[in-house]
Amino acid sequence: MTLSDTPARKSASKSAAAQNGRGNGDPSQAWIDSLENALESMLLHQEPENAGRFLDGFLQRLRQAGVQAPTTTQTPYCNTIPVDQEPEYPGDRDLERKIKSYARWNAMAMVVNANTDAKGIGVGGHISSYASAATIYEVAYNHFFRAPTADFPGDQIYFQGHVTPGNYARAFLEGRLTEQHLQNFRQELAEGGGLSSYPHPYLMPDFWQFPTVSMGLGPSCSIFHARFLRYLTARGLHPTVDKVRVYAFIGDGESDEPETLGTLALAAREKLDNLCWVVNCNLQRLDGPVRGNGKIIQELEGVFSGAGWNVIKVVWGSDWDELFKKDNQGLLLKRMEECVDGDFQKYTVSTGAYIRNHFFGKHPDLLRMVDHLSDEQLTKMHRGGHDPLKVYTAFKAAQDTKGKPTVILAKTVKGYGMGEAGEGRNITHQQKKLNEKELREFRGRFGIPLSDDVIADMPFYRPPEDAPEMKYLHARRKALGGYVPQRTVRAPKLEIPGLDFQGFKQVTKGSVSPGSTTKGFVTIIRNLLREKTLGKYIVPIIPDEARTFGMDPMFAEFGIYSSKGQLYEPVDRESNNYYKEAKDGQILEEGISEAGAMASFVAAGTAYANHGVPMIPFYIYYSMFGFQRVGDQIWLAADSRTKGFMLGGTHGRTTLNGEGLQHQDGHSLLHAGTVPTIMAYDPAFDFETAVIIRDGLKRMYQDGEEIFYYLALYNEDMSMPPMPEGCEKGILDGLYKFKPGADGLKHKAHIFGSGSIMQQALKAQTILAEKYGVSADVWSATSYKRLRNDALNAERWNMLHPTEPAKKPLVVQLLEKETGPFVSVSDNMKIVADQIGQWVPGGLTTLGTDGFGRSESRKNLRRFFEIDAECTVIATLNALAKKGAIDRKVVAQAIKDLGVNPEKMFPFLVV
Ligand SMILES: Cc1ncc(C[n+]2csc(CCOP(=O)(O)OP(=O)(O)O)c2C)c(N)n1
Ligand SMILES: [Mg+2]
Repeated sequence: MTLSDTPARKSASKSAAAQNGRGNGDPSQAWIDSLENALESMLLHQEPENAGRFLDGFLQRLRQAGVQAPTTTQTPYCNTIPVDQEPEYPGDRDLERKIKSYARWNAMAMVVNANTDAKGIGVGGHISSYASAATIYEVAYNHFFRAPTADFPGDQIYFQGHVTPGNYARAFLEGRLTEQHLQNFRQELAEGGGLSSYPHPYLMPDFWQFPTVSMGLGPSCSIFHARFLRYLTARGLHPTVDKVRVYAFIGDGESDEPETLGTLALAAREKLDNLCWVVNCNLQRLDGPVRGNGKIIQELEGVFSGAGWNVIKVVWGSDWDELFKKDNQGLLLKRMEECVDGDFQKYTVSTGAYIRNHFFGKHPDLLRMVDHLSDEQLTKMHRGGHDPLKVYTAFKAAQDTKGKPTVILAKTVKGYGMGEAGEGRNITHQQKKLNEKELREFRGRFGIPLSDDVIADMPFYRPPEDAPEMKYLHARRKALGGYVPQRTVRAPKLEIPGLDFQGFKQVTKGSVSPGSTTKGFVTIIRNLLREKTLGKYIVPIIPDEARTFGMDPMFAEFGIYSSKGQLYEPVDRESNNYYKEAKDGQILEEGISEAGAMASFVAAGTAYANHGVPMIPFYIYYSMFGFQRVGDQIWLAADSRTKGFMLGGTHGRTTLNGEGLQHQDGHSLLHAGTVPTIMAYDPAFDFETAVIIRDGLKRMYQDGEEIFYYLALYNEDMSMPPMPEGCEKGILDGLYKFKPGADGLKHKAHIFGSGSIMQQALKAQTILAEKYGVSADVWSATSYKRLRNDALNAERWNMLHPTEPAKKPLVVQLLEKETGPFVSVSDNMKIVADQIGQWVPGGLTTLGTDGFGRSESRKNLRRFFEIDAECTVIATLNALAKKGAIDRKVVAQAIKDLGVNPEKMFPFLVV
């Protein structure tokens, strides 16, 4: 059979011809006929590619002649792969149907169970999404998903977040989860352990790999992950990762998230044929239809085709094949094209008589076409996503596609099998309860061998191990390498060099010539990249800011990864620092895409588990476009147990001068405090950065801790002091005395400085000593988050062990013997330092940068926010006056002498 014989194709061509006015005495009829003849003959000679080329060339010539030739990114509303190109189904359909039915039942029972009134906990869950996707998943579980083995990392599968009941039900059938686990779905604190609501590697580290429930993030992560596999291969870091396929399962409603479709072009540009997305087009999201007045499948086809993806539509099940074959006039296809998704949803909940009347009844020939089908049969005509053969065909074609990523757009019914309890209903997404009658119907429809008298208890069902379907299930998984999902940490531990490593020493010895902490960091990373064992694992990631951070010399030395190499001669080829792109380049230069860079960070930072390679990402970016822009991805990174370093360059609301409100960051360290597995640091000197990075490398890659780091980096030049003796522990703990005040002065005080503002603290120390007889010790506060966590931990222990000797928070141990007052000053919002206020003896006076930034000079900004040396002096004197150590008049005089206007504007405008 040629392509032209395919029923849908024939219908399409006929309907197009009908629309073109063919056969109506049109004068251009002869031309049309001759073109049709040419096409027919190419198709007859089995040369469909020639037909495509012919048409392309034809359209091209029309355009050159100035004719507005159509650009088509959409095809008719039918299956992309014609019936005659469908492969034989390789599995046992009966056994697979049984397995799928049990999975359906157990998934449903799990959710209903968790929400029975008897349990009284109402913890939620979703039935209808998995119900719509069961066939798609089961086909993949039986035939496509390859598990990790000793020398292969396995396919990387991004399961749709809220179909977990289906995955758990499968794992239960496979014997990987117990009945107790299922009973404890969404009750993770229950005895015997429970199952997390959604895929969370943090909560189920042996099971889940990818958190996907924050919609849109899974899809974009999958693209960058697929590209990262290419990177690993190109750099020779993994022998089999080129065979890995990445699957991402996405909801059609989820496609509205900008992150879902935002990076499609990259996947096509990079020719990621290792990537396959499946959009479950059940036409509904949470509240109602995704595109009631349109067609989500057609819309998505246009978007994906336009972006260069291979699109496979799975719209209709096999029972429609026969009707399409009969559809000589293209009426059926025409009718399908004119119906909107709202209509199709309506047909799902309607009787056969209604479907006959409204859908087929539009044309007498269409009605005749279904004369032989009963009303009941009409209601059972399947959509493509519920037909194992159609689904298998699509997965297989995706697997065989070369040079492009594939998206499968599978049409399904939301709540499939739930009947009146929710099938196709607008309420279905949140349906968590089924009454006894509905349960019986569900059981009957899917043939679950449970009797009437037990049905109300909703038992889970697993056939005996020797049942043919169980043997089949295990055999299929064995053939595919084992069970999925599974997460295993396989990366070798790395030996991390000590601080005596020359690459660290270069900065710990200090420097007289001025430089910023950003520059210091660049020195460290270059030295690490050159280190013989560690270097190759480092992945520098930059979203188009390398020049801002002085990293451009790294381009030529380490190369920018490009799958194409460099096809042009770069304009700066003569320079030592030229823009070098290379197939084995080490730098991931992501362009202006913080979301993409973050996705790469996660792909690299989880490679220790997902691919057994201890990749070490260093992601440096414009600090303001981090936490507040891609905050949810950072949360995802934590959930994924990502390792690595995030470096917020251009940190500080006053240190980054001239830029203003959108750029000046005084709150990333506050955000960082909200992410449990982030170690957040605000180093003032290069030696501190070196100590933190060295310790981070050791903790993550030698000791195996699954944490990651955030470091604030500044761009203010200063001379860097050498590392003082014995400060290493203090740097890591979050606070240490950097420079004690002069002896023999009348008053005592302490100033905590962080980051660049340490320079102001040191200047204040001098003024206080010289003008006011105050000896102020200057401390470097490197991590308020760490100090706070330590204190909270101690306090909690004390609360629960009231009769035992109390633990002392570190900050108390450090400060209790000192004579206050204590003042902190930083380029962050005051609340960052206030985190430890309650444990500072006598309280903490905090100076910080609350409010919007301004474009101005550093000097003026620091006065504006009251964090300069003069304001620090005033705050210290004021704190001493409050203690009664000095007269308040001294403070008033100091305000005058230091030139601070007491009536100046309060930077935080809104009270
Ligand atoms: C970013 C984000 N916003 C909202 C939600 C809440 N939510 C969970 S499922 C859902 C509807 C999903 O619809 P669709 O993507 O079509 O998936 P389906 O369940 O139909 O397969 C919503 C709004 C979420 N998980 N993530
Ligand atoms: Mg949907």
